[in-house]
Amino acid sequence: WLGMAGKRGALIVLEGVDRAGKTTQCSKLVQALQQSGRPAEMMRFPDRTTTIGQLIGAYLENKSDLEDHTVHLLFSANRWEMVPLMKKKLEQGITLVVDRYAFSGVAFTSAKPGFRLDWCMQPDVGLPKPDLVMFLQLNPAEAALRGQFGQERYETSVFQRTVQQRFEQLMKDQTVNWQVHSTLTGVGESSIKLDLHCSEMRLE
Ligand code: 2DT
Ligand code: MG
Repeated sequence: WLGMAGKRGALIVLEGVDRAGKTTQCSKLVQALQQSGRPAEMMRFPDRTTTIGQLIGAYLENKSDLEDHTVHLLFSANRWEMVPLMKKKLEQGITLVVDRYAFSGVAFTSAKPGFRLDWCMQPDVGLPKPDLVMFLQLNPAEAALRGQFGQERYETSVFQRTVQQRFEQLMKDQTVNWQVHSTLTGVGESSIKLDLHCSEMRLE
């Protein structure tokens, strides 16, 4: 998916349940990359700034209700609308550190009753495939220290436990370059020696 002229940037994704500290680790990683002389930028999904993202934002803040399949497709559309920009940046040699991606999409929707993994994965088939997916593992003791959930949809312990199980299923996919990190140690300067080949998300 890239016209390889120079050296492209890497697509690095951070995933995990809520409160795992993904956002903090993303900024640390971007800083570390920049300090080592690699251009890097952070992105996040959902990107609540676009028209589609605003619909998602209102849903997450419980200001609107959306049918479950509909919101799943909006989350996916919110990734697809950013693909041209992502490809452009990667081609320019910028490494993208992304806070959540299609894996959150699948893990969260498939945690709802009546959703199969393969149905959930289908809309994201063809997205740029990450070179690395770091999963931030939040251990229960740490979770307790981090206190109560906020007010957003999905922020309940019961739901998050199911989400964690779905992530564990997704991590069995050997075609994805998963790395598990503990929230206690963070991702560090993380051995980011990556083989960059341009491929797309597919169904297993
Ligand atoms: P943040 O708290 O990181 O803003 O996420 N989610 C996210 C989905 O259900 N599907 C998706 O495709 C994505 C990217 C996870 C807000 C919530 O949105 C959920 C938490
Ligand atoms: Mg959140």
